[in-house]
Amino acid sequence: MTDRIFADIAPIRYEGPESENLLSYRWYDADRQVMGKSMKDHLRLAVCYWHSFAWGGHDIFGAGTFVRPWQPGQAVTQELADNKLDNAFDFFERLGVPYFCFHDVDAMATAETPSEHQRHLRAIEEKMARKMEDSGVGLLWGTANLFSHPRYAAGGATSPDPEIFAWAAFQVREMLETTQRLKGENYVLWGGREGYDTLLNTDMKQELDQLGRFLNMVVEHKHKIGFKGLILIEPKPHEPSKHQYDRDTGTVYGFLERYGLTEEVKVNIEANHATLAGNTFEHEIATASALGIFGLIDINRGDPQNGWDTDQFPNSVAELTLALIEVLRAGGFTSGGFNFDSKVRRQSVDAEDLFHDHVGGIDVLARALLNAASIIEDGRLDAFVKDRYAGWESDFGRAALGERTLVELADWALEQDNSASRPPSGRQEHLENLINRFV
Ligand code: XUL
Ligand code: CO
Repeated sequence: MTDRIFADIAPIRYEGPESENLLSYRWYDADRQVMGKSMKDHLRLAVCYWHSFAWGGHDIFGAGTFVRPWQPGQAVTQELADNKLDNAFDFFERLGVPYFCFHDVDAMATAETPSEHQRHLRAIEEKMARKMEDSGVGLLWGTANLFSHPRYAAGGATSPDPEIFAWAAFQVREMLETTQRLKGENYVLWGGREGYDTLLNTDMKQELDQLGRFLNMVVEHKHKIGFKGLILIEPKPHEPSKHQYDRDTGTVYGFLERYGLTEEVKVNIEANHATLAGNTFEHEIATASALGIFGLIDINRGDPQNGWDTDQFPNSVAELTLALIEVLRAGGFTSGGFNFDSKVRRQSVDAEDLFHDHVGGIDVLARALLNAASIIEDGRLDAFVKDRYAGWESDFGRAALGERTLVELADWALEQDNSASRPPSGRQEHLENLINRFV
């Protein structure tokens, strides 16, 4: 019999803003309509298996701190994998989220060889399928872990060793097919080791070509098996590698263009990865939207004083409101959603702590969605922007972007000989104050 650690925790319910119960939703009301869509359908919330169930609370200075019946952080037997699965679904159901995400190795028993890997993954997939059926919890995305095992120390797709490239192909083939059988809605590739530590030992052109070919093979296989979900890259500038080839959304777009993949691959934007790259979270969403590659979001924050990926739960409504404005401006998700790629601090050792973090993060997100929707519905912000660019709608503006040549525009400017041209006020402070009225 599985030891169920969440048995005493009541399902989390919406109780409204006045509720004093810290294990209730004050803002996340799944069926509430916001701009013609339910909150549930706007946010498409997912819990990540790895941080909440596979990580044992260890860090580079210390051992795991979480005492769980499935013994996270240790070699996984089938029995432990089953225990973890039972507890994970107890958690998803009590939290009331529609989705989860996982890497192959998060859920399966430890494997040493490809045949063992295939057997263990299929074994957990079968049990997971039954859990999903019984609970109604779906898979937002699947992914293969191509960074933890020592074989991937020099990368998976970008390894200098073609045999390791083949191992990576094996793991991705297996997990893409598992994701499809589980009716997963998307497939993500995060390339923590697809980069380098020093150029002294690295042939960058060779590695980029390998990565381009690998991704094309994944897309070819997706079409071959008829997987309908999106394929996504998750940009991150560094950590664990010193430099990662998918450093931010703009860089990924250039890579996709180079290897003919702009119509096939989108991005999974992680808030903390955006800030590590020196961008704001909302900058990354707006860039992806402008370039037509917006797909998914990992909604975890960093710490302003730490230069690494702390994977904390979001807790600033003001910050997230700006991000949610960009999500709504982008038209929202298709098959994407918000995945909590976040973990509790290693001193938060109780089972209950896993609820406090997710409940808080979900409520902050829900409130940010309500704020952003009010701002969009109010209309003043977007009207200001529209007006700012209104000149491009005039005959002159249209011709300038259309049939006019550089010489014609230059001659026109010379003929006007006008020194008074200035843009109107950008009104930044006025707009910031406007936003704050909704936060
Ligand atoms: C690492 C990270 C990963 C990906 C999935 O920083 O975000 O957990 O989301 O591999
Ligand atoms: Co992530």
